[in-house]
Amino acid sequence: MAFAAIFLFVLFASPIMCFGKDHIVGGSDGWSQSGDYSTWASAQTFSVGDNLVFNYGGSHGVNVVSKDDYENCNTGNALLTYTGGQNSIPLSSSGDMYFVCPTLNHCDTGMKLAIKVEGSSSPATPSATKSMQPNAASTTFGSMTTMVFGFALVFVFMG
Ligand SMILES: [Cu+2]
Repeated sequence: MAFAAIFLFVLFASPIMCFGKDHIVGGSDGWSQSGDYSTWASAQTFSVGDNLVFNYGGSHGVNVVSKDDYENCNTGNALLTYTGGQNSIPLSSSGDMYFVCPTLNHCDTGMKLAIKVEGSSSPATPSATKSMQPNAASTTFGSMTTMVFGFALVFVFMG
């Protein structure tokens, strides 16, 4: 019975250890023209495996852009485009990321966000922090799950 309890604990605890935090851009005010996103971002710690969540109204959107396009509010070369009012963007690699609203003049009036993603804060494998693979987080989760099942089998046989 004790081993079954340990198995269940590890099984349910592992996703909590592996899954990152959701950062709601702008807090309850969301992604809008009245936000101050440099102040908001400076109060956050972004780690690999976390998610950036944008909530916004219909006239807005989210473009992932280069540093130059962020600084110049150029929305013509978006690396990625998100629409629909709510987006959860996984932070799958460390480094700087830049976001702007593609609607005319919204970036100039403050709808721009720059973040720095730190290496993973969870006890994941070191390769996950260096990897540039977009699916690094899920791969890490996969190997953790395999490890948990491995341990569980050992417990079952020892018990
Ligand atoms: Cu906008």
